[in-house]
Amino acid sequence: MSDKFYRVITHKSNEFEIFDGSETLTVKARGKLKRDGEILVGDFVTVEEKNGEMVIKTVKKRENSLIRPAVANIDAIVLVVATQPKIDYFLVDKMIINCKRMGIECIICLNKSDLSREIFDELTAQYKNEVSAIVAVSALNNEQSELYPYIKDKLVCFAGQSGVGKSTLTNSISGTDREVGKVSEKIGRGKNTTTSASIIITPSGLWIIDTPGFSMLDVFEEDYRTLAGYYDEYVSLADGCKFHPCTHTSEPDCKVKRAVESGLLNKDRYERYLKIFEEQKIAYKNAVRR
Ligand SMILES: Nc1nc2c(ncn2[C@@H]2O[C@H](COP(=O)(O)OP(=O)(O)OP(=O)(O)O)[C@@H](O)[C@H]2O)c(=O)[nH]1
Ligand SMILES: [Mg+2]
Ligand SMILES: [Zn+2]
Repeated sequence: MSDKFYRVITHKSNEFEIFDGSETLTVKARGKLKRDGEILVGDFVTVEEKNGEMVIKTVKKRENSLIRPAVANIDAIVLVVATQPKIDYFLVDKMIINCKRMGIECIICLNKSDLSREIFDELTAQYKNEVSAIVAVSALNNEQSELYPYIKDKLVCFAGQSGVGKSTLTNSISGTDREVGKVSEKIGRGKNTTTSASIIITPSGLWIIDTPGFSMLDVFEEDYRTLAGYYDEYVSLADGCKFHPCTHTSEPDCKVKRAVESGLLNKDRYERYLKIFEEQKIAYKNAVRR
């Protein structure tokens, strides 16, 4: 008989809530599985009885996973941004890179559009060719219909900086009442109100994940020379570069650099690319040395 699989819905330290389609159980992890990252929200797990309590026995091999937010086996990321707290474009770039590495669809969602839609054009200029969609919503006013076509029939994870309104938005979509924080007037940031990822199954059958905000994303330990492969616009021009492969950094006769100079490609995004490339190079060289 094959073991039955449960989906990890959420966890608090070593207590996991798991769901099999009708039933929810609270179980613990033991031994090696207790280590951070061994069991993620979104994982499929089997259970067994040990000393009179149900514990997680195995974790099914993942289709994909992210470190921040810490989730597994998701179909799409809705990357939530807002004008308040101020958008961090490096974070957006890195999130898109991480999604592409994992084969996860990415949607950019400008929330708080009741306050300002000013950055919508900027988001479009920078990311229109890199993500499935860029939509504007206002969770506060329950205006999020633009998002629905992209979150149907998927496990969708809401991610982004603290205070952008991920909980407000997932509450508004699901009719739940999870805790919402404030954006500090002093530091202009959210306060990490949400502390662990949770799958919410809405009355209409959507599967969405609210996650804790973050302000930093690490680069990954992968050869930095592959970085341009996660920029679709650069990939589409790379054939025209003199060198193959071309990292589009210091090589002569580079089509990408020419496209940046002529204004065909967004300059700010390219300048951040150069910085991420350097960061990636250092991380990679340190990893190789280890
Ligand atoms: N004006 C406006 N404010 C919003 C909107 N959505 C959320 N907010 C406010 O933004 C603040 C932060 O909202 P949260 O939902 O807690 O943000 P979060 O992204 O979940 O933050 P963390 O859990 O810390 O990561 C709250 O004061 C919300 O009321 C919106 O559409 N418009
Ligand atoms: Mg939250
Ligand atoms: Zn090039």
